[in-house]
Amino acid sequence: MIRVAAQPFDYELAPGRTALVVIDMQRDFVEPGGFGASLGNDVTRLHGAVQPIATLLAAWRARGWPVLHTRECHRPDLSDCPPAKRERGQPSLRIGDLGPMGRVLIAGEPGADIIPALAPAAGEWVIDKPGKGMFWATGLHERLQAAGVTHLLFTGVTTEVCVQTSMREANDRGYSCLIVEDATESYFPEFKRAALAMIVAQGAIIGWSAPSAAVMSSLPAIS
Ligand code: C5J
Repeated sequence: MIRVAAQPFDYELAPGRTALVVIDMQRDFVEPGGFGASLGNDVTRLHGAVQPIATLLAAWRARGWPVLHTRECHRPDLSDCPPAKRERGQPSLRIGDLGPMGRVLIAGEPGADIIPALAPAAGEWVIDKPGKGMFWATGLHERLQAAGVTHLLFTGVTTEVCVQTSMREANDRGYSCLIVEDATESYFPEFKRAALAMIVAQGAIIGWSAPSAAVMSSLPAIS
């Protein structure tokens, strides 16, 4: 095991059995004109996570360790989008409406794509999820078990919505989880701070947190 300096105490990372999870780094959340912006958010607040994620992706790829990307999106007929989700709030564009990047949060549309800077490489998993959590209606747990993955490193957006929901789901399924502090972002800095604090409280009740520099400095040299 590899020891990573983390909160609330050191995290043990299992080489080759720890998947790097990149949650929803999609144009619809990160770029102007998408779902995030339609809800009134300043999308530039998410941009700080891009470089740390790219650094971690390069490290995982160099070692041949598993990488998993998620995309929050729905079928074109919206059959997997509960009306309660679509009708929520007063966005300028609802899920399925036509916006500058195609239909909002619809699989196959330009807005649902992962941003080019973090594009999945061949062989990496890309999971389309209709919910905030990555285990809901995706069959992911069975796939991770079959692949022997026991540990998950969480990155992506937004910290307190899809990242935290996925990490809580993972914790309940028995994975040892760490969230990478500078590789996740929120439209609301105070929510990010609160989410990180909740995760590590009570002796890592949901999991651990650490900066990407601590993860990177703990990794073994590439052989
Ligand atoms: C949201 C997400 N914020 N990926 N989705 O609706 O966090």
